[in-house]
Amino acid sequence: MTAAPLPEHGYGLPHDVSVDGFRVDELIHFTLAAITVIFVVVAASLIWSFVKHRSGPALYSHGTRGSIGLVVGAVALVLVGVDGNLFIHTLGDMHQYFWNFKSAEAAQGAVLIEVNAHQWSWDARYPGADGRFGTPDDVITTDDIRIPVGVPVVVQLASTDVIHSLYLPNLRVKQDAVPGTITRITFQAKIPGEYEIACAQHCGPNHYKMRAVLTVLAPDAFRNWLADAGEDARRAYDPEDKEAHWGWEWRRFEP
Ligand SMILES: [Cu+2]
Repeated sequence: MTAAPLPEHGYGLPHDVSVDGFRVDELIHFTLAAITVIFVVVAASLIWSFVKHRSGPALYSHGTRGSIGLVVGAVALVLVGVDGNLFIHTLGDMHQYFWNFKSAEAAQGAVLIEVNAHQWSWDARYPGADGRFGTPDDVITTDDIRIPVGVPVVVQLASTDVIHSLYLPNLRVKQDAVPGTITRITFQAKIPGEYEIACAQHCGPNHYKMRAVLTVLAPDAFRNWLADAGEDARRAYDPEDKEAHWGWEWRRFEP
């Protein structure tokens, strides 16, 4: 098992190594800019009114036409200009990129992985040379997910006990693993390296142990690793070991 990736240095968001992560970062930065502007405006008007009305008693009223109009206008501006903007861009990004499983699965060389989350680790399953899940050449790993750079990866997620959440901070994606159903997630890495996998749902006392490693490999290195691991898997296959046969038939995406 590989060592855990080193923590990142400096400030700000984790280093983005994904093709579409910048879309998330843009929304975060826009939100940060908007709340900074709103904070400055609110703080300045508070200070202004403190200074202007520093002498004399406080007066309460239900507002004048002008002041009510100002408040309603400001609220509308924030709702439309900030929340509306975030809402529209989020919907578009989800539809076109983050939830576009159809084109991710259809892409040349796309890698499909099944992940079984349980207290306290992530079991990953690759279909092996035959391209089918649940067969003797399936490659199974624990807390060690390897993917190639430059192609879409689609993960189908299950949980056998409680709700977990597969979180890949460097790829700006996160998805719950929910008992009784299969969820999915897609992403594409653009920079090889070792990155952190975390569980983003507090799933019990040893939740912190669900820290694992995502290794992004060059395409050749990934192919070689998968071929070798497939050979080992075939040799180690035990038809009697029911616990090892948790794979399921891949659920093709139907919109
Ligand atoms: Cu967990």
